[in-house]
Amino acid sequence: MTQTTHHTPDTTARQADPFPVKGMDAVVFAVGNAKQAAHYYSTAFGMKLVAYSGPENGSRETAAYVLESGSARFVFISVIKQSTEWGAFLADHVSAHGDGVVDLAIEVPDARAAYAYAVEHGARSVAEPYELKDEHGTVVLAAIATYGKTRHTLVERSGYDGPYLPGYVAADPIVEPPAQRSFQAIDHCVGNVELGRMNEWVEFYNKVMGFTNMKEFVGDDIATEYSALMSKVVADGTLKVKFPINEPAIAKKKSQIDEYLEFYGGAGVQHIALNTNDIVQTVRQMRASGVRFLDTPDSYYDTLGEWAGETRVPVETLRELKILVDRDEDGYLLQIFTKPVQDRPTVFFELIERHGSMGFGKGNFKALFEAIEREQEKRGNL
Ligand code: TYF
Ligand code: FE
Repeated sequence: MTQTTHHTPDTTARQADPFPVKGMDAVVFAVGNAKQAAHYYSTAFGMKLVAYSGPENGSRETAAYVLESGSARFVFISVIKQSTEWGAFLADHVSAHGDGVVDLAIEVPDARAAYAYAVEHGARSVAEPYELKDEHGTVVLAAIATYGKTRHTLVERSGYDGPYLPGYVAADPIVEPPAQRSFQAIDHCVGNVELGRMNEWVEFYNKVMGFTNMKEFVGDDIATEYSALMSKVVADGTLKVKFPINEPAIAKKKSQIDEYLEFYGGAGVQHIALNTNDIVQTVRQMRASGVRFLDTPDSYYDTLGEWAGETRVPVETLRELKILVDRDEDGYLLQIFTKPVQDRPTVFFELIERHGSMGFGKGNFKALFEAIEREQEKRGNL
């Protein structure tokens, strides 16, 4: 069953937090052509290029573009001429998985302490703590492995005032960013893992980061009924970092998670949800720029008023733009999902406008999963 809960901040728990986090630092993508990706996320997602690293400033192996919208930061890296293990990793990653996420970097107040805690509690080390320095200050980084080939870099940037990290230079926007920013933060980052491994990864976050389970989840009964997936959500004590984990379920139809695992070539990041204060404006802007969203049938909107009640946005606008609504005891949320943003049916994005609700749209799971299945069908993967 899916459930929702009230999330009362617990000050004593926060003080005792064994793994304090400040929030998401960046989502790092390995892509085939970072120059063009930076263009797409600028023109279609309304993000702003702020930093760059490439041959012009001494990085001969890779080119990396750092884009921001509010506190949401995406980094796109591609290989120019492989020469180290890092370049080989990135090139192999693109070859094996297509464009995808290599790093869900988390900002922490103390990277050495976070790394030590994680490794003591069973995390596999990817990089021991190291410092990067330039004229803007020092950043301490360390990295641990998570599902698939994904990692969590732990970033301590206390006082650092450069545009991203030492090694990067400030860059001018590719195009004039939209007058109103499209989104302002990363709401959650979702991982797809192999059949039967969801609980293992949930326990990984429980142990390694002291994250706790949120009460919204998709269990057995819903999975076999219509979702073909199981899902649980882990989050830090302040709910700034939220990681849902999905696994395929054996159901009537081929699971969308199996489709992902098959085309990605294993476990990895499925979607990144972005907080917006004005989902109507953002969806209009993104649609006008060519971003494709999942469709929602008119029947969804015909009955919406009966259970969703009043929202900030008139039903007719929601219907026009195919925005979904969910309501629970804490409030409501508006959300919409893009189609996959690369040729493989793998990574996609969610836009979410929250009004009290801290859920993930459980009321929309049926409509959403039916929309995804219509896309699977078109691809011949159902
Ligand atoms: O993050 C979530 O849980 C929601 C719903 O394959 C969802 O966005 C869950 C699984 C999925 C697509 C969306
Ligand atoms: Fe989501």
